Amino acid sequence: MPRILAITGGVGGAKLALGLSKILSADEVLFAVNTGDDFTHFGLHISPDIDSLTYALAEQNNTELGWGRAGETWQFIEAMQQLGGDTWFRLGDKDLALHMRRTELLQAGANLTAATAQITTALGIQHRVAPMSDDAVRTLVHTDLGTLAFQHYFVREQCQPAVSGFEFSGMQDAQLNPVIAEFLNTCDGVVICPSNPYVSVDPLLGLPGMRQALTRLPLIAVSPIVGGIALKGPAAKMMRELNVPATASAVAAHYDGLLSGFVLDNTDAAHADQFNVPVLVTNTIMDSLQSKIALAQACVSFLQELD
Ligand code: FO1
Repeated sequence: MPRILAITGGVGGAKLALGLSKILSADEVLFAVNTGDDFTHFGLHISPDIDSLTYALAEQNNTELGWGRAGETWQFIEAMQQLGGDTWFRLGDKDLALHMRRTELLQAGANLTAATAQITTALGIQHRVAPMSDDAVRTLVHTDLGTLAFQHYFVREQCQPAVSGFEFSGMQDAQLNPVIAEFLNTCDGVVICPSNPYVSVDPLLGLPGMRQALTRLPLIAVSPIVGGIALKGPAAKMMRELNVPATASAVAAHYDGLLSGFVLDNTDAAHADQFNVPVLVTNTIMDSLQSKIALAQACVSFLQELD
């Protein structure tokens, strides 16, 4: 099997990541995850996309909520409410332990990569989850309410404000995770999982040296837009607010220059001739483990054909 770098953000990308983890060994795939959503809350370092991927790979993700951990209890946040503390960002009791453990490891001198490795290993995950950088890069969202930190936009304001642009603070001083840089030197291809292009994938693409490394490799992206809607999250709304058509071909155009191929859902098969790269038309709706594995297999085969 080829060695693949999988670039992913939160929930949508994490579904394909689970599928890839079922067909590729820990040596054959590296998950490069967005950390632009990270923030400090109650003094804890919270990495939502790392958390979503971790719980997905551990098959302990909370499918009702679409984030956090399965089988969660909420004693902490209810007690926090009683004490008049912030409750807009809901931390479950078991999830809280993960943020506390990560914060403890970071405060003891571990970098985010090492802290993440300890946590994923403790949860029985064989595969490697690499934060895009061990340096702080934070996504800021320019909106009609002003510039918002990502979680304020996404959770506190529930993605309601109209966006006009994004900014990744710390990007110019951040280093691409050396684990990712090293893997890129020896891997056979790259899959951009179906995550939000603007706030989940662009932070990785913006890291110094990342685009240059990617242009040397076969790279495919799976459209996060199906039939003009985003299966999860605000991508289509953002596109409309940015005066970009909420279409799969607009996503492909966003990745222009990097793509060797593009993966479209069957719903959009009629548009397959609009692309200037080879297109794979398949089912990208991942509503079961089998569909996650099937899409992963289709992506790996597609990459191998393009090589
Ligand atoms: N998303 C919400 O919509 N509401 C929440 O209260 C919330 C809490 C939360 C706690 C931990 C965590 O890792 C993620 C959490 N998320 C919540 C999801 C998170 O905001 C998103 O997954 C990403 O930031 C966007 O991909």
